[in-house]
Amino acid sequence: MQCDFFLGATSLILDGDASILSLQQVCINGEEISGDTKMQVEQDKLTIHNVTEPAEIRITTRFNAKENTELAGLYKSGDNFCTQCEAEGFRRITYFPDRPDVMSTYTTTIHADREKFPVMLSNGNLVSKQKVSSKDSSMHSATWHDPWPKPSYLFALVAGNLTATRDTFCTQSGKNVDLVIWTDPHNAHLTAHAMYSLQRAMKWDEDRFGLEYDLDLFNIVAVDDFNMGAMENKSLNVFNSRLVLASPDTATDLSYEQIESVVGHEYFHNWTGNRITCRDWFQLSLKEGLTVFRDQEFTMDLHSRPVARINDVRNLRSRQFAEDKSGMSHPVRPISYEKIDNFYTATIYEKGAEVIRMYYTLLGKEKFRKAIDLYFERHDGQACTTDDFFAVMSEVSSVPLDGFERWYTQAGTPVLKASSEYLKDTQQLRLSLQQVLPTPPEAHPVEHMGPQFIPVSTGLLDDNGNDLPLTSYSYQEDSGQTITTTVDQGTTTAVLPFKAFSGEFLINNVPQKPAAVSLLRDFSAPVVLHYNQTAEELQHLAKHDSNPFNRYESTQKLARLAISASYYQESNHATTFNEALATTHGNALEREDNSKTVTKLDPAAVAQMLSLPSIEELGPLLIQDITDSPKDPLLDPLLLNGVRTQAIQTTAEAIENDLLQTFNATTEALHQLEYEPHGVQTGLRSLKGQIINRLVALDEHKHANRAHAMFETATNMTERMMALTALSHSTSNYRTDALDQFYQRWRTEQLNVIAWLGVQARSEVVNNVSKVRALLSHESFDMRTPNKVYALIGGFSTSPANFHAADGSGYEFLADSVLAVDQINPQVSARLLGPFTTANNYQPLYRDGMVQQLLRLERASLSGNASEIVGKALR
Ligand code: B3K
Ligand code: ZN
Repeated sequence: MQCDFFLGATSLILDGDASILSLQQVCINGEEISGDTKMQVEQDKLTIHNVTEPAEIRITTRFNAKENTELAGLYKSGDNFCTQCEAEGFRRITYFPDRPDVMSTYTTTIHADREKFPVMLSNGNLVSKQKVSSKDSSMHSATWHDPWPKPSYLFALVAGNLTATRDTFCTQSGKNVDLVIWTDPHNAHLTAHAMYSLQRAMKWDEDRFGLEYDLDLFNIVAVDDFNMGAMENKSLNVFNSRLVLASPDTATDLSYEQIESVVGHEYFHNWTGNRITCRDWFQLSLKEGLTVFRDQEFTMDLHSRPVARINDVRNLRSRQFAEDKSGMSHPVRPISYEKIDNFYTATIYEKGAEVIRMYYTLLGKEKFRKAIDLYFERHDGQACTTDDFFAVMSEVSSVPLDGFERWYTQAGTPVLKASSEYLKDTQQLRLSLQQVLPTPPEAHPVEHMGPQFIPVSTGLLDDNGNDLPLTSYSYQEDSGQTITTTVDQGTTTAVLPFKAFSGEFLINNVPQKPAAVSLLRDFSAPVVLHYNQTAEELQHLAKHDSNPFNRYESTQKLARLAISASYYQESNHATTFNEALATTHGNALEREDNSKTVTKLDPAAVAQMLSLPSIEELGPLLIQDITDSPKDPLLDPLLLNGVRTQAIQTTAEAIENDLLQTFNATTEALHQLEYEPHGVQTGLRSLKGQIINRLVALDEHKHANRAHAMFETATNMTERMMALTALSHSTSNYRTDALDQFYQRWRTEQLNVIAWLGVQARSEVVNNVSKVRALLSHESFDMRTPNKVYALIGGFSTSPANFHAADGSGYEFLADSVLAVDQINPQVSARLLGPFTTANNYQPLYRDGMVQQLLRLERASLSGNASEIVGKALR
């Protein structure tokens, strides 16, 4: 390996992990050096003294890749070798300044056995490949050169017996790029969707951002053993095989969607991450937030924008909002960490993407593009900071962005309190806003908390459900001066720039009292909105809002109100909101008279409207101010889960016939169509899945047979898994039969086996912990394969009834599992610990149960990754 970097000091300090590396030799300008006066090897570094520039330093290390079960550095997946260097894996290969701001060009030569490793890949272009010249040698070698300077975390190497699927892409300037997807030979037939996704991503980045690929070759390698989803190594992306391989029998619609989005995400990193990288790991969101935003936009441009937005917000609320309420709460730009691998979080990724989306909302599409162009013009080839990005956005924005930078430094989800009043005399709507910010976490202190810039997209609806046209709004500044802003003619949504702790906007020329105010359209800021609305207003919005996101959101709010009211035993409110929710769900299922379509609205959107917020989503969003009576803020997860299930049942009962009718209509419509993982049929399937779940939850004796029939007649993995999921929560014999059938039929397909483990782990059947424990010794389970660990152990923790079992058995299971996994793979065990980090949000029974296990873990000698999370959970 040849790396060019600047030596700024006479003592050269190189990162290296002595727990895996054995240093063999160090040569400077061809001369071997040794002895304490020349160099020192410590646990995490190698110091070479008296290095004068320029110098050629040659370092030889040995390590056993086969025993590298951490899957960081160079390791074996099956019979193949591959690497994972982000964030600090390169130091497990050799001694090096392993930090993102040291950018070098790499030439890599790989020597290996010809038979076992016919394919040898690295970054950039293949310079030469040859047999080793001696007659009886079975070795060969390949040399690769990457002309683009890059940090070590983007280095990659792969060697093995892999089969190539090849295609090409012609760039906007007419250059032909070879595209290759490498898989185990028996999986080569499963790559078509990933290849098509890559081509679409390349085209989209040119169309939307003018960004063209900068080499003649782009490789993707699919491996079964991988800690996360995928990795954007320059021109040699390495992917978890579940995000590459797909056929209708092995992948659900959701997997197809994820493959497209992750292939896009890794490809988009070529510019946002690789060409412009991070100065240090505190800036991680510079590349991740921006690239998530880009992959979200990619999905939105290719498919339904509102459906994608709803999915993204659900994901944000269930993962990131929950993280903000946990011991792991941190700002988008953290100020400290123990293990950077623990900081690939929903806050860095998803909240980071929301921050980019707020720039986008405030600047508008054209100016945002102008600012991105400027970002590349100014910073291409550099290692940058989020401040650099902010500076570019501020320069182009016509709205002053003061206060916006606090989104990077202040942790936690702001609460936006809103109230409105119609002023008949002046024909104005007064909107009073207040933002409440959480106390900063101990690990990320803030000297002076200031208000964050919250863009509040607002619209007004009349009695018929039409948008009222908007003309201007006024705002009284702290100085007392009133500023009036005119909005573009014909606009029905105004983006109100709220930058203070409290303030009032007056929306002018409103001729009548609006029937409802539609706030935070498209979820224009990642905040929790507190705004009192009646069931009638919410129903009006759910039916008529021109903003599809807020139609969905109003239904969700009805559900949150219904669940909160039952949880806090406010039965009158519970009845009102449950009834309103059932009516809204019934309305969503309406079909056009004499029409062949199953529902009037997009079936995918209907499925989203019918779905109730998950427990993870509900936690931070429980509405405590239905009445003024004081409420215990500590959660009882079992009660909440029970109340949620009840809401599912009550509303399903009220519209059982509509559900059945739509279920049959979707079945009939799908029967006419050949499976494709896109278009209206995916919406039909998600609606069908939503309904079968509701029906089985309502009455398993009556409906489990329907789910079983759906399972048996399914012609694709999506419907098969939907039916299996619905059955997995029931105690009927249909459940065991379907699970057995599934395993017998699909035991040789790894992705199906993983799905099978996951569906059993997530089951809500009481005492499921013993079943899950038994699965740990099942022939299909392997503690060394992250996908299986996440499916079985991670899946179990998402079952509220079992994870939070009152006897503590769920917590004990998680702690036992963490102890076992931690010996093998600390990055994975640290991730499994996530559910314990919210311990302090729960009532004593649950919190103490978790703390008991956390203390047990604290006493064990855990890896650095796992102890950081345990420590933060206990804080
Ligand atoms: N950048 C990688 C994540 C690396 C995680 C290291 N623990 C994948 C991605 O975000 O695209
Ligand atoms: Zn990424």
